[in-house]
Amino acid sequence: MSYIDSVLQIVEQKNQAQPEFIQAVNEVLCSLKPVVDKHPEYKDAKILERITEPERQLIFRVAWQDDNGEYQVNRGYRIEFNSALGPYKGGLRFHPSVNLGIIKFLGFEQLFKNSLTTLPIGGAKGGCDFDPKGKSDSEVMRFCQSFMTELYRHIGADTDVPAGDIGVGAREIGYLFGQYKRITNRFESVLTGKGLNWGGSLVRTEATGYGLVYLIDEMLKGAKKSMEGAACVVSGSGNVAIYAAQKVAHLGAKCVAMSDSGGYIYDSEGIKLKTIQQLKEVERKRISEYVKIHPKAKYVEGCRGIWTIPCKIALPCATQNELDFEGAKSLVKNGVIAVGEGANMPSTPEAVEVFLKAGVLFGPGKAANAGGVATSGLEMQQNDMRMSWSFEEVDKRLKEIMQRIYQASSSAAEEYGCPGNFVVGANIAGFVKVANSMLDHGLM
Ligand code: NDP
Ligand code: 2IT
Repeated sequence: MSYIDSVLQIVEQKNQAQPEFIQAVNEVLCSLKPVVDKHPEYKDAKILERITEPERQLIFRVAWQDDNGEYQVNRGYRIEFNSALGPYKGGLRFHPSVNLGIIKFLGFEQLFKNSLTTLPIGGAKGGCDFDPKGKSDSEVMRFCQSFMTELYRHIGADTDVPAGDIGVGAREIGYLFGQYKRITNRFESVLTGKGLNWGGSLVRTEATGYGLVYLIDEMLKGAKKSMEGAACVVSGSGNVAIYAAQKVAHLGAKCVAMSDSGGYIYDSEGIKLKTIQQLKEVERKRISEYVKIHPKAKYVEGCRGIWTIPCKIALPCATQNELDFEGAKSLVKNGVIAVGEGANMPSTPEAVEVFLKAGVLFGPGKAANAGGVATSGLEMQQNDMRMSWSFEEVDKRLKEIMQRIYQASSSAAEEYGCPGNFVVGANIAGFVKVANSMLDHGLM
């Protein structure tokens, strides 16, 4: 049995109830064959066995009181996956579906993504099975305070720096930061995505969506194609989706469909983003409300049907495994030319295969959505210097980072015999730096 297959077998045995984690490990390890063949030192040092085992896994009770005075209990997580490149770094997800396997898959992805940014950050992820939907601001605040009352022991500006993800935006980061500061008496760069008045960075809100579109734009240019005039479908309508749709419009394309977990909207004239922002960022309402304001648009129940809408560019920006074999088939049939993963692992392995076989330009999540954490890294740099850069300065740095990710992934794919395959390229480019740093640090 090959080295990679034997490690995959161990990972499967040890993590049986964690399908998303096994899927993410499979996806990375399957790209690494030419690398471990060329570098026997990785096998000798058991790098793959070590890199698939988190350095530290924290699971804790989060008890809080709702507005009716009733006690509630949730389960919190922080998986400090790997610190070879820097302090642990990665977001927090608050969603009822959160479990250990999902947080581990996200932490594992984060490690290679963070490596691709070229910034000094390790990989981590955390979260809770708490559902912020329908909760009052005071409930969210009490929950965040309870969550941080445990988490604060494990994090710090040079130890582990969480940020947002699904269900964790500016409001939650504010309450989490407030509680950290109160308990520790330290005002430090312990979270990113902070408010602009208290240490946040310009462009962090826009960064994941903008970065995604910068990367896809590079890929299109590399293939002598352009975004100009292209119809674009963006799933989700949260932080990543909204700013991906905004940047797509800046570059002359038109977003015609968006979704939430309830369904999707189609607006052939182009989605009015101001309405989406009002509904989602301000009022926290469902996307179905859009058609009440723009009656020419159409709302369809169920979010998966969004991939049947003809488009040149598809940007899945909601959640893992939202784009399956059927969705990929219908995108290809309708002439999609580029797919960029704004979400983490939104395409199933079968969908990825469909895209690669059809010669669609495919930007995998760990490269395509790295702009968010990269700008978090820039926020940390600004905090360390106790200064803040202008919007233009941060945006320029973000764009340069995305261009470097494109080049690094593209060259690695070429060097290892898979030109144009950004899945293999991003996995290899991300992996090699982490693996070499682990070798440097000795056995741990
Ligand atoms: P938000 O909470 O802002 O938005 C999430 C969006 O996805 C909402 O429209 C939500 O719909 C939808 N969604 C969530 N879960 C599901 C589900 N199970 N089925 C269908 N739709 C769902 O999160 P973000 O925009 O921050 O994150 C979106 C994706 O991007 C995630 O995969 C995240 O890991 C990834 N990502 C985020 C980064 C960031 O900086 N925020 C950076 C890199 C990646 P509804 O409101 O109905 O639940
Ligand atoms: O998945 C991700 O990269 C994020 N949710 C952002 C992490 C961060 O630390 O900014």
